[in-house]
Amino acid sequence: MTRVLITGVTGQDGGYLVQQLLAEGSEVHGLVHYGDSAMAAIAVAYPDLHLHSGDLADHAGLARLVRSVEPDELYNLAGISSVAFSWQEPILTAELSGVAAAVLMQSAFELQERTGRRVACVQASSSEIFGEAERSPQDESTPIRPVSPYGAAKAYAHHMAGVYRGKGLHVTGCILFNHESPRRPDAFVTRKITAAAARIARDGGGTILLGNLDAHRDWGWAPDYVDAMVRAARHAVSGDFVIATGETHTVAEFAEAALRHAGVGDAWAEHIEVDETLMRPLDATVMVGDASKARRVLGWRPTVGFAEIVGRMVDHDVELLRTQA
Ligand code: GDR
Repeated sequence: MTRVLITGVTGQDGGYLVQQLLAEGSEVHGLVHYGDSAMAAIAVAYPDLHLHSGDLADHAGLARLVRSVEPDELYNLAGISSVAFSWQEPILTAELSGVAAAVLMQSAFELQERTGRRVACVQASSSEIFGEAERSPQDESTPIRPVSPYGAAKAYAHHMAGVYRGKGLHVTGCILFNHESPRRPDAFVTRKITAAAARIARDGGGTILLGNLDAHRDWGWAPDYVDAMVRAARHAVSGDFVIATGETHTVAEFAEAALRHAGVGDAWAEHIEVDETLMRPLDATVMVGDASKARRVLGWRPTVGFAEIVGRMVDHDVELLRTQA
């Protein structure tokens, strides 16, 4: 039986990954931050999941956890995931999204040395490492040039994945472009929009306050991205893989699609307002990924398109309002 350790199990991707791996019969262990209020819910949702409380800043604790679980596969999904928040807490972001990844890789390397068994690691890397990319679409050879504290922390972890790969650890850097689902918290623009669109449709009025409407993002379906990480962990050869749809849309286009799907019609633009305080000091203009390598090597491809993602998220939020009423 494959034994798996996942950090960040209470997040969007963590939940989908736990679901996929338990369904296939793996023994799944998850690290949860001390006091995380989502822990009780995940324990109920997945009774077979082995939960471990800890802190990414506790390096000795992380090393102990890896030593005691002895995973065959280690997925590092934990850390600060909000680019916007990383501007407020740049040092904490470096610690939790950067240094902790290196601690986990070092622990996995020591485990592999001690047991002689392969420990396959997946580092959830991010398109934010490319920052204001000099070319589009971005692929594995695009220069790493982050423009946010989050991107810089992820870039460090991404480089360390390459370093440990060089030392003989099977580490994959999955360079994940934006990936969404109804489980996205509303700190992210897609869920913020779909939750607001559902309210506007119900109330017959209201506005969505947004920052950069012209940012182009490559939005995919989160379970597809989780599946890519599993394929990468199990592939014979480790490396970097861009995981993306290859299609890019602006924030304004997402809002239009969501409001139209909710039934607001041609008046959609009246419900959007720009709030300058939501603008980031620096924000990548165009993100769009070329996942040809993942298609060729991992046999991976996205299964859900832009309109369908928007539709599923809006439908979920409309239903949520109905059941809460
Ligand atoms: P991102 O996702 O920063 O790309 O990181 P987010 O949804 O936060 O922002 C996407 C784009 O929308 C613009 N934007 C707003 N963003 C938010 N959150 N709120 C707003 O009101 C708003 N208005 C406009 C942003 O400026 C940005 O351009 C996500 C995270 O999941 C990361 O963890 C992951 O690594 C990357 O995607 C790939």
